[in-house]
Amino acid sequence: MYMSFRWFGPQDAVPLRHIRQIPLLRSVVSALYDLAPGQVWPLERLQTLRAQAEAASLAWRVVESIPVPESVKLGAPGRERDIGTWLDSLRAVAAALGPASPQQDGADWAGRSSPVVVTYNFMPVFDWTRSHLAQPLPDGSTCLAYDAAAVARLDPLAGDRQLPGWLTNYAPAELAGLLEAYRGIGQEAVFANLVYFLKAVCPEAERLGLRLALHPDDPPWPVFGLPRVVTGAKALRDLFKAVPSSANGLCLCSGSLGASPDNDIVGLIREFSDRLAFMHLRNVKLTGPRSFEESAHPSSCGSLDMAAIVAALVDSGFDGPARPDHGRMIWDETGKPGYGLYDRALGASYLTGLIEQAERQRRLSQLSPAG
Ligand code: DNO
Repeated sequence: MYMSFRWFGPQDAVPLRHIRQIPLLRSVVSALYDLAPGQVWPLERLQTLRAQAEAASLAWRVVESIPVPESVKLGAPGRERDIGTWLDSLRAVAAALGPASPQQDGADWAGRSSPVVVTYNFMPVFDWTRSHLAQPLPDGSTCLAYDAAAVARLDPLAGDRQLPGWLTNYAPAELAGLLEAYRGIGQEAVFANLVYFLKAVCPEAERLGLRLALHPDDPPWPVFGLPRVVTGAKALRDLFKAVPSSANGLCLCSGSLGASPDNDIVGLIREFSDRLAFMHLRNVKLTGPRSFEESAHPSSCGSLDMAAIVAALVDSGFDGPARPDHGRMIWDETGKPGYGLYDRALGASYLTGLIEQAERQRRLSQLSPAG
């Protein structure tokens, strides 16, 4: 496993040279964030972004994300065209980011020897959803939080909320139309559309030597009456059974799935170890039914046992990318909620410590299996 760090491109308030100074950080996770879902990614822009990362001595091996247009999730007219443009972007990514290079000796923290990963999600209309972007914590920091009662009072059509994860600013009438369309089709249809999408794109991803990484729904339950389908073990089991392609991988986000006490992250890692393409490693503190705060990364700050999660990944032989996920805002930093430098850097350092320890433990137990 190697640690990476999300970078939102040259517009990001966090510069590459700061990312490079985080111990062991040798790679970034990025995308062309200004392009709307359905637009084809130009090869030259990807090459430029890669060159910018490499000029700062950072590799770029993980795309997060190529957004999936709503027509595909709805199974609406325009779906074939939109799958076609998604595949065009996928081919541009393969051309710009290139095939894996030969296996290096020892740990490869730049991910040169693992396949290029392309993340995507299948959440209708909205990506990750929170009720609070700057919830004060007792130590004076702020964090992202989700409170079921507060979300129930939110009206997405009132236009009073634009989360950093929501890529598209819909006009009210367009948004109302989309919400209506999803309410009309329900959960099974969205799941069937996901299977349809994967059957269409996996053969090409395989041919290109890429791994797709499906990000689970965040949070893993319906929001604003919209169906959400990637919520736990059963959905994942059904999905991998329906589309067994080796390119059909998972971006296991501990904080997204871990927001529901029904999901056992260590169990998911063990069960889906051959599907893990990318890990989002963050803690979450459950504060009530369907309510949580995004705590600092260490285990004792939240509800997840991060040491057990990392140990399970190392034990299962996971050798792909992982990244710290949302951080709190600390030390008076301002910026994109969840994506400041400081707390994510603390998270990365904590996680690399857990990896070091888990790898040592594994080597020792391999030397003396009985002990
Ligand atoms: C939140 C992220 C998500 C993720 C997408 C993947 O910070 O984890 O926005 O990038 O859902 O497609």
